[in-house]
Amino acid sequence: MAAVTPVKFIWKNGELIEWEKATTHVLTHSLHYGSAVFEGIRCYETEGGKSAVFRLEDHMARFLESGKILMMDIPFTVEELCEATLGLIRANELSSCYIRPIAYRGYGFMGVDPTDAPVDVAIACWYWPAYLGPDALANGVDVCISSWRQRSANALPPAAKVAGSYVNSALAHMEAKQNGFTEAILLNEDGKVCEGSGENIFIVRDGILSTPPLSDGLLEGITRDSVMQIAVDLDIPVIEESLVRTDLYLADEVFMTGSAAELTPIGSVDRRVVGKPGGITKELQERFFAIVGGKVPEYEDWLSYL
Ligand code: PPE
Repeated sequence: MAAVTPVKFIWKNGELIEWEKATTHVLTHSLHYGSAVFEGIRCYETEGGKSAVFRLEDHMARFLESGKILMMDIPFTVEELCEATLGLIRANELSSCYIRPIAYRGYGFMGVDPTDAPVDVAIACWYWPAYLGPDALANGVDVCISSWRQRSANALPPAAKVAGSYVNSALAHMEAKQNGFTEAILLNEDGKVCEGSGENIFIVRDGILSTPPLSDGLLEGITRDSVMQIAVDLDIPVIEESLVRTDLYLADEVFMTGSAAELTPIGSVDRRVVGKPGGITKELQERFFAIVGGKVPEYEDWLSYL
């Protein structure tokens, strides 16, 4: 949803290569069968002038877990991937950026069974502005409930951040956009609210923050987890509970979270206004940006400085 601005280097299988040379063969196995696993991470400029990657280790741990679900052995440790990421950002001389680690079944074997195909691992970074448009963080976005259902846990597990899952996300997102909305919210086959095409979702009602449980079929978002911890620290009651679409219509506030989307308020759901961004959303958003910007010492553990 944003044009990529090239930088100098990409990390691939343990070394830095030139951006232009980071190409793949058309018979790359994952290109045909959707089995790549990936992450999305942000690096922010911080108060002291140094930049820091937000929850880098947690993202790399989830990256390996996605590989585990797909029985794809990613031949690097969390520590090695974190080091590689920090080195890559330094080499590209970026102060704030988005980071995209990806592991995929490479070239050499075809057919659905991926087990003989080699596993290639790459990390790219580039500058990525506000995910849902320049005004989204301040003014909120209009969303709809998708006519597409969320991929189910026994078909294409939402717990794995796998490329093929994003066909489902893209169908929902394109439909929403064509109907004049910024983002789509997917329900599972039971009608329970799951998540946006690339974000988790929260509501606030009567001062209580709530978000669907993982068992309803959604990605265990690292921003979701961060917001839940921040809420506890701010004495905002937070619960995980199944939600149906009318819970969104009747909420006092609704917002979405994600590494790309950060903490984006929602202004309306299916054209029902859900309140101007403010209140608890604003409080959490301000705290979130203060934390990623290195202004809150209690959360230094979440930051990996360059
Ligand atoms: N659900 C989905 C389906 C999802 O893709 C994301 C992240 C989240 C929830 C939030 O997870 P986390 O980033 O850990 O808080 N989506 C990534 C990809 C977006 C894209 O368009 O590409 C992201 O935010 O980086």
